[in-house]
Amino acid sequence: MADLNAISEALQKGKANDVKQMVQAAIDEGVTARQVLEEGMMAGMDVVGRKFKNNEVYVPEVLIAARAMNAGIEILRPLLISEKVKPRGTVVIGTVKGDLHDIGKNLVKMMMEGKGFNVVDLGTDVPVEKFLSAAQENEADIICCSALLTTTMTEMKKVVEAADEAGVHKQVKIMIGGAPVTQQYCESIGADAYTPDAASAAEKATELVSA
Ligand code: B1M
Repeated sequence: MADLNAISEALQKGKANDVKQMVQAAIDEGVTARQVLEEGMMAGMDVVGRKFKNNEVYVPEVLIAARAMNAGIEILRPLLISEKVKPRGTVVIGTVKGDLHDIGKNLVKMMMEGKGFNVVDLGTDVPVEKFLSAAQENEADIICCSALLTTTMTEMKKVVEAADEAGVHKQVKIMIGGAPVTQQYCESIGADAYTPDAASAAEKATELVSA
């Protein structure tokens, strides 16, 4: 009998090979890919996200858990596509122009994927126009901008202004974050949400698409 809780626990410990084997075994036993994803892997990543938020685990543990999640997802991906599991929504994410810091952005991406979002990663040093064109091409629900430098966080204001000017801000929410960013800054530029960490970013994104 497939033990989805064991998959969750192996993922939390970052045991990629165990996750792979248990995911395959569960599928072979007839458990659906959706159930393995939601009750096994996403449940495990939720625990990691909560612990990360509470400083009970740190970046290396999160990255190792992410690797284990990716290993499991590789097995499920073709099955999920054939089961037509609808993603929770689509997020376009990037680190703003002039900024090469991507560790936090990658964590946000991973937490969002853990919540079932389809995430389009634009990488680092992303110009304003690229955020907007990618959001339109992918019919994104949310644009996520990350910035780690006080000199680059101003790019976020330009993203909001460009979205307003192009008339797309009604359809696409804009979330911002990164070490120098604050709630006050978020309000001052008219972005839709600021969150201080990756786990709350994924929670907030879920709220925004459910609203
Ligand atoms: Co840079 N760097 N760096 N750096 N670097 C900082 C940010 C700095 C604070 C160091 C310092 O001086 N104390 C400082 C910025 C000062 C400022 O502007 N206030 C700084 C500087 C000055 C620079 C350079 C200018 C240095 C130079 O060349 N003279 C240069 C700039 C390059 C550029 O971007 N153009 C530079 C370069 C680099 C490296 C390339 C060496 C490397 C980046 C490697 C990489 O990312 N691949 C680097 C690093 C590693 C850092 C520090 C040490 C660590 C950043 C990090 O990854 N933290 C950093 C000092 C520090 O923070 N202690 C520093 C871990 C990561 C998990 O946290 O990214 O904050 P963070 O993400 C968090 C939250 O912010 C949030 O979630 C994550 C946690 O859950 N979050 C979001 C992030 N994005 C979000 C988006 C959201 C929501 C939440 O919604 C959309």
